[in-house]
Amino acid sequence: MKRRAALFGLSALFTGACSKIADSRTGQSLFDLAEGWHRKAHRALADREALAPEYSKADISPVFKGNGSVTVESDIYADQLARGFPDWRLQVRGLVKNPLSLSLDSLRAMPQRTQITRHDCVEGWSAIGEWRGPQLSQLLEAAEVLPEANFIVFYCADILYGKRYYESIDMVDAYHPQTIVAHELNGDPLPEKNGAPLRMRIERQLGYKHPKYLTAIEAVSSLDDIEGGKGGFWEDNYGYQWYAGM
Ligand SMILES: Nc1nc2c(c(=O)[nH]1)N[C@H]1C(S)=C(S)[C@@H](COP(=O)(O)O)O[C@H]1N2
Ligand SMILES: [Mo]
Repeated sequence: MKRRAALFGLSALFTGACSKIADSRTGQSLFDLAEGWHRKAHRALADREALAPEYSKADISPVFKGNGSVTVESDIYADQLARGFPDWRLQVRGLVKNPLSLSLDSLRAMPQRTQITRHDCVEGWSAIGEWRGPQLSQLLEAAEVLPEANFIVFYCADILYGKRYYESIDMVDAYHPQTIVAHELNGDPLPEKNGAPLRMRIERQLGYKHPKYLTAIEAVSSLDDIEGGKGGFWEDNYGYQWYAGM
């Protein structure tokens, strides 16, 4: 009983409460049932937390095309792009103790993660690129996300087919080690077509879950009141799945 509990990581509380019924025959099968459930839940979480494959420099695609919006149609954006985005700020807000307003310099000054990953678009193309930036978890820790937060929403500067692009993820993806706020692609500042100056990389999900032209990150308890309520541009307007895990 003790050994099994340790093996499968059952809580002391659960084991204690059940040690008596587990002695009887029916109790034992109940215990096995609960244990099976626990193992499945644990495996599901472990699967969500697994890393996406990473590649070598030799695998990097010669061209990483731009898809969807390839610019932001505004004079302010054009001016910032020409000057290296000196005034661009990334807001971290919502259910946080310390809202943040981060310049590119302050994002570059944080510990960085570099990862060579494959981007898969539902339209049927893929590309391998090297992305660099701080992990989203670092920003969330600095902002001190409150326990009521269940989702992270990403707001973008561009308008696509007349609507503002946005996306959202749950806390498993938000704290995933490969979820980064990228400011570089293949060793250069992020190109205009790929979301300059900042775009998310959420490597366990399909391309449309990686918002470009990022302006704000918001911690929320529910997605119901955000834009169309389905958690993203494609989800709200074209029926795409909110969870696009690979
Ligand atoms: N802000 C914004 N983010 C976006 C999009 C967009 O149009 N606007 N397109 C999405 C889609 S469908 C894909 S496949 C990728 C494309 O990234 P890329 O332009 O770097 O290839 O960005 C995603 N993020
Ligand atoms: Mo896409």
